[in-house]
Amino acid sequence: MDQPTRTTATARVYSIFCLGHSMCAVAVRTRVAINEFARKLRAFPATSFDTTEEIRRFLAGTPVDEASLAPYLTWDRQHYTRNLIDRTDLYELIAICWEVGQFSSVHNHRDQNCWMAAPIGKLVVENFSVGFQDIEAGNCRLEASNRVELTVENPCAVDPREPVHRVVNPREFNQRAVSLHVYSRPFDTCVVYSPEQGTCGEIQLHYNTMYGKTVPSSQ
Ligand code: CSS
Ligand code: FE2
Repeated sequence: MDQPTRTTATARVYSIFCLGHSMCAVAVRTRVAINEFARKLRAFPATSFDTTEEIRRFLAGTPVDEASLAPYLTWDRQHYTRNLIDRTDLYELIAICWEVGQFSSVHNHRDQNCWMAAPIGKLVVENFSVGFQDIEAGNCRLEASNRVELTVENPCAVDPREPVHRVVNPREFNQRAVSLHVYSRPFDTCVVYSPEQGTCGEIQLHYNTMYGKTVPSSQ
């Protein structure tokens, strides 16, 4: 097997198990179109969204085909874009487009569960631990904890015990990235933090596009 990791648009070799001198088993995860991914996500019962592992495993086992995301990709030099793909009472499915060097604020997810993967490019999730927060008064004390690389093979779930994080597309990666986010339940506000200044406050979240169409107020 001279070239065991040959890649096509829809299939990618994830791991190679060598069983002996002449026997190698190759595990291939075929990428699925985003519509298929959304259809499968809709089939999960409500209880699957109450804990993190089942949906995280679904994301890991269902890598999304890049080309199928085309209707949901919009780019803005000033800010990452939020593009709604599907929404139910249980969850929203969003594609976020990150130009080189863009990053989110440090923020929480309103006590909701969140899963993310990066079918295009790669990103870094930086987690923070909250020493203290008084959202009403706008004060907090945060400390950086760990960093995780987010790729298509390595999706992550926000840890409900440590839900404050930011997502970064580091300049040195030198490539655009697209992440898929599943938020359960859907939320349209969150708390943003400034770890340096020890301040925090609630902000409203908006979609740039919904179901592939521009949201007029986002322009
Ligand atoms: N939570 C942010 C993206 S970083 S996880 C957002 O939805 O805008
Ligand atoms: Fe987030």
